[in-house]
Amino acid sequence: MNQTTLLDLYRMMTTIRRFEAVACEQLLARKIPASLHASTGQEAVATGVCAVLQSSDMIVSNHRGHGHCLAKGTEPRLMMAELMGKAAGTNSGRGGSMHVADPSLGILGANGIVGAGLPISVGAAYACGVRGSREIVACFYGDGAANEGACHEAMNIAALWRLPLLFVCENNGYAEMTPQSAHAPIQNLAVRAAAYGMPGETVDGNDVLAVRAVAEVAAERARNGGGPTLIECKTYRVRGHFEGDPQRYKPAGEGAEWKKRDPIDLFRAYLTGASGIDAATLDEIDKRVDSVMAEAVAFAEAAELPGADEVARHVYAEAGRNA
Ligand SMILES: Cc1ncc(C[n+]2csc(CCOP(=O)(O)OP(=O)(O)O)c2C)c(N)n1
Ligand SMILES: [Mg+2]
Repeated sequence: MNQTTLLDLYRMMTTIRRFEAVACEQLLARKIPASLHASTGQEAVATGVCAVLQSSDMIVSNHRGHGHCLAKGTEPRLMMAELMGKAAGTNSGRGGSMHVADPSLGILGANGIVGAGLPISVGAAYACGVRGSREIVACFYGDGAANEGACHEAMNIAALWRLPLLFVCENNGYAEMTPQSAHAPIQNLAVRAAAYGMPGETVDGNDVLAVRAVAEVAAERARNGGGPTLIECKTYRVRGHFEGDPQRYKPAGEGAEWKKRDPIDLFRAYLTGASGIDAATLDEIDKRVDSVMAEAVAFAEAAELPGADEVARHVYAEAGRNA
């Protein structure tokens, strides 16, 4: 893999980490009028999967979706404005953190309803076939969502119709406060793929190159009519379920163990070791990303709230538009 690609992966993981760190600060400062679910520690999943997607491919996200959207091309300043409820945001300030969408980038939407994205991804993948296009869809969902009925219905029909889909199960070990051991009787959720007759892979979700490699094979298969793949990325939710969650349910020492496997630290070590990239080059990227985030906050803070006269817009169809 060439250096530019490697550095792009590093830049994206750092962008996601810093975006969420800054968003958490803004939440504490009461600049963001809602709850936040950070994906800290899971950056390699969004980055590795979206790295193999084309711009016309689509993603469907969930309530922990900032990383997915950034990796598919959302500009940090537009998403920060959205989080602050500003008119300049990706969704005119109407969506907020859990409902970021930008169809022009193939981002069909984050979703606050656990498991609801899976059937949407099936519809989008079915539409690719109807249009006769070679686009594919990646659907990000959690280990908790994996137990929703909608997940099984979606996988069954996607496999039956050989739809161009990547089911990306971001297994971060928890569904809210419930550890995986208390919500699933198996360790590797990817084994469920066999029940639908599609390939299933469990991959180290903290290793961006491993995620990218598995996603690349699955994307190729999907694009060539081979149908969907279930990719389970084993990772860890470093922060609480939501910002402010005291996390008393996590065993002592668990976070420290995972800290040793931080996806950005691991990749940095790989880049400066095996790949012979200068630490100074990576520090420069870090600095640039920090300034992008500072600009994003300044942009979002200066942006206007939607006007009161706009309150009914996007709620009802506009007269004449659908006539
Ligand atoms: C249908 C539905 N049930 C319950 C909830 C409440 N809820 C929000 S997030 C969540 C846990 C989801 O866990 P997982 O799918 O593993 O995603 P993670 O939060 O770990 O990223 C639950 C139960 C919801 N939003 N929607
Ligand atoms: Mg989870």
